[in-house]
Amino acid sequence: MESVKSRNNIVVSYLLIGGFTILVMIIFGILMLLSQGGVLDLSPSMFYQFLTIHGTGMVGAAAIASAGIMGYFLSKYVNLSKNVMTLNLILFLIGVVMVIIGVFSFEYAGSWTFLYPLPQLSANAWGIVGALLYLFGMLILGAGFLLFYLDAGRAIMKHYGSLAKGLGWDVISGKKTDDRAPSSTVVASTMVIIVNVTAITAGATVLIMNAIHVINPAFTVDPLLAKNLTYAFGHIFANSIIYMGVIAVYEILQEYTKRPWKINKVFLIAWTMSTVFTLLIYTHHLLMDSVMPAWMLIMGQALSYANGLPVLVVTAYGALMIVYKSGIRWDVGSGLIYVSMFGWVVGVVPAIVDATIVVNQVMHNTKWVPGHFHMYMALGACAMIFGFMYYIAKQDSDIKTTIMDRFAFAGYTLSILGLSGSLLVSGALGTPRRWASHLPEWMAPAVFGGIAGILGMLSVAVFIVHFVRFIRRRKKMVSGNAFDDQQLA
Ligand code: HEM
Ligand SMILES: [Cu+2]
Repeated sequence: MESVKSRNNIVVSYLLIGGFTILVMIIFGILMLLSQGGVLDLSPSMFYQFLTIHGTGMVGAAAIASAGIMGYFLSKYVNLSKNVMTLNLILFLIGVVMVIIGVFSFEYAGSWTFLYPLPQLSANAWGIVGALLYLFGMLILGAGFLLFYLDAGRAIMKHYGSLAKGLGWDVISGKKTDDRAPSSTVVASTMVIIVNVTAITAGATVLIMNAIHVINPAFTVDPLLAKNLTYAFGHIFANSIIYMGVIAVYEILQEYTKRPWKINKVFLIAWTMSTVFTLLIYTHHLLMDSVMPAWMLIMGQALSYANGLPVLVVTAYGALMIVYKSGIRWDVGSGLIYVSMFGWVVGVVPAIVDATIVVNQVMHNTKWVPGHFHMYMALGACAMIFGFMYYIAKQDSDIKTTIMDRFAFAGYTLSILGLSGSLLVSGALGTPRRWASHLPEWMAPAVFGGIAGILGMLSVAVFIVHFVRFIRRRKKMVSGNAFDDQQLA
């Protein structure tokens, strides 16, 4: 019992730090939009620092918070190391501080994608120190996540025999019956372990190459190889957030509807397909690189259509079925979880459009791209995170939600629809992404997005206030917790 409580303490810290960081990063997003819209006057170097910190901070914060979700539910089934979870959080904080100092004190502004040779080749916009603080900060942060996934992989292998069994391959092959399949949480976690261990390894390699190049520019790397490694990292790592977050969808809907989320072969095959596709399709970031082998780009395009779809379809269908006539009682937590499915589905459509080579050649560097990923990151992944925060608050305390929380729920949904919609409109107008200044005819959607962002910021502030109130009145006891019998190693 004591260990359940201390496990929950770590998870709460993951969510508090992740949620609070998201709130702060929204402010930078709003400032960027207001500046693009001509309302505010940021210097270009300031804009790019904001862009860098916003991209890095959002991906990092959503990743740590959703790792909290994965850690929380996965430890219902296997023994995760509490020390590793703590270590991951400490390395995260160290990495974040280094990144913040690199960006704001040493003006590193090469974007969260640190595309080689940009960290070195800044035309004196920043120096060696800023670049190295950023690169090593990312490396330390990545190391924390790597340890977390390796430990989770170890725990799954110990309990289920292998990662293949974690994905349910023995059920797919018919050696085991459906009812002995691993739970959805174990399947999703196994997928994320496989793709993210790969991603972080690629990322660490290219971060070190970049760092050496910054120290000694005579050391060079094939830029195409570097780009492949960079996107193998960035695409997969950012994508994995939603696959960790979706664990909250499975678990919370089961609990709220008091129905099991039945695992069958279709579900398992879908997750295996998305595992493979997620590893392969980062090549859609290279569709404009004509020197890439044609077969890789064609594969990148074809599989991008299919990437998340198998999991998305089984999950969206499952979510509809489990709720249908279940008499579920809606609250802010389950509402957010349901909205997250909507955000995910809606966000994927423009992404699929963009993954088409002919469209991509026109749209790829426009705001169409942030338009679609804000929909599934902010309304998909982040709504899963906020939904889980309401869920755990309800589980571990007697806190009640107020009318403010319901307003914030509606406000957040509208805000992200407005933000993503305005970015998509900008993209359709041909507005380039990552441009500090806009032509007058591009400004109106940016201002609209900025206003939508302010509504989002206020809503997230309400979510965080609720969570902090929960932490303060948390019950001393965790009795009545369904996971009492589960022990952490
Ligand atoms: C109300 C909330 C938000 C606002 C107002 C906002 C605003 C922005 C803006 C203005 C940009 C730059 C667009 C451009 O290229 O010109 C941007 C980029 C980005 N945002 Fe957000 N954002 C929000 C939420 C989020 C969330 C929740 C995530 C992820 C979890 C996220 C991740 C990113 C990423 C990865 C980039 C790309 C950075 C780059 O191009 O290097 N944002 N956002
Ligand atoms: Cu991608």
